[in-house]
Formats: sequence, C-alpha cells, structure tokens
Amino acid sequence: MFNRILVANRGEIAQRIIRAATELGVETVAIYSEADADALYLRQASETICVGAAPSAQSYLNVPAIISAAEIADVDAIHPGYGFLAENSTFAEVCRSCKIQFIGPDPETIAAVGNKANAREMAIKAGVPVVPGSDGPVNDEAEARAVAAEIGFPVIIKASSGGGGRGMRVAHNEPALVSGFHAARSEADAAFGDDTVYIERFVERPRHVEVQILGDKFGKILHLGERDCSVQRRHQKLIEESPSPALDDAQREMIGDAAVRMAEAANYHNAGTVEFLLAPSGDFYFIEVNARIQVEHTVTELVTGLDLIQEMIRVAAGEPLSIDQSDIEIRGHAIECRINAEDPAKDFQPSPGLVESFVPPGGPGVRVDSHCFSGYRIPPNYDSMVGKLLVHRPTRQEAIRTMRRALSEFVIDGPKTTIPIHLDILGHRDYRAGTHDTGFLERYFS
Ligand code: MV4
Repeated sequence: MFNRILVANRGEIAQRIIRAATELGVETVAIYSEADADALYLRQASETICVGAAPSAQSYLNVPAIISAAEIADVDAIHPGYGFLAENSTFAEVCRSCKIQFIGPDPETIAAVGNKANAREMAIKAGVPVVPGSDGPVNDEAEARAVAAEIGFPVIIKASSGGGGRGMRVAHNEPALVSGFHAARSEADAAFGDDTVYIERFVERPRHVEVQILGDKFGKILHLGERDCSVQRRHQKLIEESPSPALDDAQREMIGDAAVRMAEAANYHNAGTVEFLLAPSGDFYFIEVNARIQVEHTVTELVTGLDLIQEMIRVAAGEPLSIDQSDIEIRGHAIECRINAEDPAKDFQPSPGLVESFVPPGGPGVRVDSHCFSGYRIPPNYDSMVGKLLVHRPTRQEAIRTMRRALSEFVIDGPKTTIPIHLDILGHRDYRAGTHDTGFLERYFS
C-alpha cells in the first residue's frame, strides 16, 4: 500500500478521498488554490500545498505545479478525483514518467475511450450493442448523407472528442443534416481542436443508465450495478439513483455484462463508468465510457456497501480485488440529490458567496457529503456543487419519502440552492412513478 498520496482536486471530492485514504492508513497531501485557502478539506489532510492562483488553469489544472508538489511532498500516487485532470491522458502519462502512480486507468485506456468514435468501434468489436450509425468517423457531407440514408432520420451528429453533450447536433431531415454536420465540426474544432464527428440514429426520450465498473491490474473486472441519471438539465445531472426503476433483473444482468465486455475490450483497470441510453422499447445502447470516478459513485456505495475510493486506491497500489461478481449484492434503494449553489428561479445562475448558516440533515438512512460549513465563502471560480445529499432505504418509495424529509430539514442560508427544485421533482407524478426520461426536467420545470 502507498505511504502517501496527493489529492489533485478540491471541495467535496478532495474531502471524500482524504477520508478514504486516512481509513487505509495512507497520508494525504492536499493541494489548493489561493481561492481555497480556508477550505475544510485542508484541515483534514496530513499536509497542504498551494499550487497557484484562483483560476483553475493556474492551479487545479497546472500540471507543472502539481507535479512539483508531488515531488516535494514525496508522494507515491495522485488521485485526480473528477473533472480537472481526471481524464487527461497526458497528465496520466506525465505521472507515469515521474514514477508516480496515477489512481485511475492507464493513459492508453483513457485516450482510447476518450475518443468517442473509437470507443464506439471498440464496443462494436466487443459485441456491445450500439445505436445504428457510422462505422467510425464521418469525413464529408456525402458520407453523412449516405449514413443517414441507411439508418434513417432523425440522426445525431457527435464530436469524437466531445462528451457531456458538447459538439452535438440533432437533424430530422437532409438540409438539417448538412448544416448540422458543418456546425458540429466547427464547434468541435473550436472546443477540442479536433473536428472529427460521427453519426448515430437519434434515440427519442431515452433514459440515461450507466454501469459502475471496477477492475484490478490482474484482469478481473466487476460491475457494481447501474445508476439511473435521467434527471438532468443541459447535461448536468441533478438526481441519480440505484437501482434504475426502468430495468428488470434480466435487463440488469445484460447491461452489466455488456459493461464488463466493454471494459475488457478497453483493458480497463480501476473505477470507471459505461454509459448507455435505454430506449422506451427496453433496448439499451452503449454511448460512452467515463474513465474516472464520478460524482454519483456514492449511490453505488450505498447499495453495494463498498467504499469505491478505497477500492480505487487499493487496485492502483497493485492489490488484487478481494471480491467476486457473485459477492456483489444490490441492497435497497439509494437516491442522490446534488445541492448546487444556483438559483433555479434565475435559470440556475450560480449563487456563490457567504454561507451564513449550514445545518445538514441527519437521521436513519441519510448521508451528506459536503465541504460546506457555517461561515464558508463559496468561491465564484469553480463548479457550483456544494454538496450531495443521499438516502438509502429498503424501497424506492421509502427512499423518496426520506429524501423529501431530509431536503426539508436542510438549512443553507445565504446562497440560493437547488433544494427547492429537488422537492418539486420528488413530488412530481412521473418521477414518483419512475417513468421519467432525460427530457423530463426541461419539459416540466423550464
Ligand atoms: C444520444 C441521444 C439520443 N440518441 N445519442 C447527450 C450527452 C452524451 N453523453 C450523449 N447524449 C445523448 N446521446 C443518440 N444516439 C441523446 C443524448 C442526450 C442525453 C443523454 C443522456 C442524458 C441526457 C441527455 C440529454 C439530451 C440528449
């Protein structure tokens, strides 16, 4: 096991990693920007190092400063958390050349799945179902027309280097296809420096279902059940839950097996997520691999009883997984609400500043992962998520009831937050029935 790791992140995930490492007897080195000098996670780390000014580019994305901190503190490994450098294959490669273990998959795997057209080709080769579409990239207008003629409209044009919804265009007819093709290419070029796009049949009213995977360096890969993340707004998830209310046990086994085949094809080790679209027909299609730990890993922790961050650290240190697929049991139902400092009444505009009072809920079945405290000043420079409220109960209906109770208890005075919209969503008939899709939030709450 490592003696000491560097946590290359901030906020709740930095705190989450420090807690996991501390329980493993591993020392932690926290980095911070000038805007985070009073952050809570710095009090929980063994050592702290300032890596730069408030803007992320000068601090949490500043590779030379982070590597220097790692060398000075003499760490064995770096945990990137989510966002920032988590899926940067170049950073993972720099870690490797400095003989620092990157706590995540290999740089080759990150790069291979980070290219979405390539990931789609890998899925096809591995026998994982994909949406009908192009074989790899589409290079010109004529090719785009030919693909659409074969699969039929509507289609979606996606940037190879995209993900999270950037560089996508939907087309319902040929003129829209032609303009969408060029628009997606130039948007992708500007955003990612790569104008490669591919085309898929557009699945209407899908649900977002993703499978948690965990692999060791000896080729063992487990799936830890799925999460349903269909409550989203502009590709930002608001609520996640496990298990998905839309899957039966047969589909659950099929999607889990498909995720493992994809991970095997990618030579995957450490924690990752295989994302699928679930069509109203019940068919599911691979869309992306997320080569990192995600915000919503916590719902999987609640239903499996595993500590995923500890598992990540263990497998990165070269330990074999001590459990088998047959040991994984999904118990009860977990729901997570993301608490963001945003104003739902003002188009979810960020609402940073002083938290005058912070009183988290508690009681049976409630977990709060947050870096907030009374008197904390939320900096305006970063993501607006200030915490995650989770519940774990025997059934979905009980989980919804506990979540509503916990949301009503939660006091955050000062900034506007997403707490009121969560209460609205949890009171909505479609959410309660579990029949909502990814368009639900924008249809009913815009
Ligand atoms: C799709 C799709 C429909 N058909 N692909 C959006 C983000 C990226 N992860 C993939 N996305 C989608 N891909 C096909 N072939 C619809 C979406 C999509 C979506 C997916 C999951 C959750 C929310 C979404 C919101 C809009 C569009």
